[in-house]
Amino acid sequence: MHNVVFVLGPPGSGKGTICAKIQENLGYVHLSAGDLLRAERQREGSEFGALIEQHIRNGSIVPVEITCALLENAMNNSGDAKGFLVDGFPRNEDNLQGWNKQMTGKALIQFVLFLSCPVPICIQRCLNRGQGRTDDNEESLKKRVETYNHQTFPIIEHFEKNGLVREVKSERSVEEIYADVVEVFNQTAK
Ligand code: UP5
Ligand code: MG
Repeated sequence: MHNVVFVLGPPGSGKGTICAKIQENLGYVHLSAGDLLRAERQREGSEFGALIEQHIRNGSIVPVEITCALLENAMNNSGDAKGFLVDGFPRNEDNLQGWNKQMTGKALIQFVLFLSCPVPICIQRCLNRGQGRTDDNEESLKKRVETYNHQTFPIIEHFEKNGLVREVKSERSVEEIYADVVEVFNQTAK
């Protein structure tokens, strides 16, 4: 059984940055759904490259069968991890249902780490990132935020109703955020 912490929050809220620190210090393995999709997009012979790029640029969500297969493969190929940080997934109802269908009995959701941050700050962070992502432009960002508000936030609310959400405000320095994140892990990840 894989232990899983879902890490959610708006685009640019700092999911990848904080997950890297958790992986380094707490021994969880970081799996970014977005990074896995970008790698699949680049993989020679992938039949999904064009479809993935279209969704990323539009800030829309790739069909769950593709994303969930990449996540499950990565978990199965990671050896004996004490847990996985699944960063940026599940983002909509389709993702959640697909995960439940494919992973029930194989993965245990420990909790959901919700990095909350005002959208204008998030947008500015993405525009300043400078890593050449095809979705770090004003037009794509507008769509990413819309998708987050209409599709992803309701998923966070669903987990909240189940008592699984641990919210950490991420409009602060990485050090301040991480200090609270460590508290959350100490309290809830056994
Ligand atoms: N930064 C980070 N923390 C900071 C702080 N505390 N103070 C100041 N600056 C901070 O951070 C973003 C930028 O801000 C960086 O430059 C960082 O240095 C700085 P990062 O840690 O990268 O934030 P993150 O939340 O990971 O932002 P990201 O842009 O990766 O989030 P998204 O959720 O938008 O992107 P993701 O890669 O998850 O998804 C991209 C697309 O893939 C989606 O839009 C979708 O089309 C597709 N996708 C799916 O279809 N399905 C999935 O399951 C996942 C993705
Ligand atoms: Mg990220």
